[in-house]
Amino acid sequence: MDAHKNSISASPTSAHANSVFAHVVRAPEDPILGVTVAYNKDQSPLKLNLGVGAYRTEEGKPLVLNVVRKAEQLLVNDMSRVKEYLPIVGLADFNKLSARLILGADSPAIQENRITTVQCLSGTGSLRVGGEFLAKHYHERTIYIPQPTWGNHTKVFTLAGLTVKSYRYYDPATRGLNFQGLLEDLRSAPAGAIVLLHACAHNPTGVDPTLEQWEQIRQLVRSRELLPFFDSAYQGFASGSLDGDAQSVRRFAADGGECLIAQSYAKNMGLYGERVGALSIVCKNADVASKVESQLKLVIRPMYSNPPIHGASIVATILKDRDLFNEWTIELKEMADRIISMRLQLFESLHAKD
Ligand code: IK2
Repeated sequence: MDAHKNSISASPTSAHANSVFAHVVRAPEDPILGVTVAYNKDQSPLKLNLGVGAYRTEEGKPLVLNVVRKAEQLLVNDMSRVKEYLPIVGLADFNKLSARLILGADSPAIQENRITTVQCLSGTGSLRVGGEFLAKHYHERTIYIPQPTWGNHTKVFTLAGLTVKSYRYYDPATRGLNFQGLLEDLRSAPAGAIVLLHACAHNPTGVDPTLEQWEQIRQLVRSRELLPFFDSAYQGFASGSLDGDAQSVRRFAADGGECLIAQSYAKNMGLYGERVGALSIVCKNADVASKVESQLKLVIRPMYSNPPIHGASIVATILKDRDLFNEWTIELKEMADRIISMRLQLFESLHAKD
């Protein structure tokens, strides 16, 4: 007993000196989330966090939507609810309603049952699962991402096993879309290459193609047999309209071709930390879709087994109830309108200082 005690008390210094991890070098903070770390350390009363895109109220506080609080109350009061594991693909209602939200209730892809949707860990997890599926089962492993794009895209897709290249997107001279550059780069991409498209509210530029430009992009993508992978992290945030912000995706899903869609409820339902999202793969027919789903399960099971139940239950509760859904659209529009007006005020104040 004593010998054991001695060996424990004698060991800390030497054990520490000989750590098997002694060679590990300190990694830099994440360029986006690291800003929040620095922000939290900063004592200045004037500080503003311009890193991660999280909505703030007029008082600078995080917002939990009323409709989310209502849905949570309903869930808490429902004594029939249990905490069992979800299936690998997540909550069935959530998946069905998420596909309907992004594609529209009258989507031919949904009616023809040629879509598979799996619940994932928010937008990031949906991109990662989609990326790993493509690296395993798709013949062209190169993905083209816009230049610039959300900082995590390159890492997510590289670690998923894809080769990342970029296409021109933003033109600093016009502070708008470099549409010719975009078309040229996609035209010269190898046939079959995957193309990451921000469905709306392009991060970080805020510049989106017009509907006419989307149509040209769609025609080019289809004629070159490129595979579109939509990242929809801001549905409803760009224009205040859920349907309006889904137009880009709906065009592609309706033309009979295939595409992937990563959806996030972090911003539009304010469910950032609940990590709720969905990956949909629109396929040529129902048989392919069901085989694709069986392989998505093989990607997910060893990664995190199955997704968490709470956030998806909140979303499903809101999406399936007409009153709650309407309430959500009103709160969402209020957020979007406030963002638009804050940007305008910032622009005008900067202009006035010129
Ligand atoms: N895709 C884009 C274009 C995004 O902007 C985001 C969210 N970015 O902000 C949060 C962050 O930097 O981590 C995502 C995907 C992923 O969002 P989430 O995984 O939070 O749904």
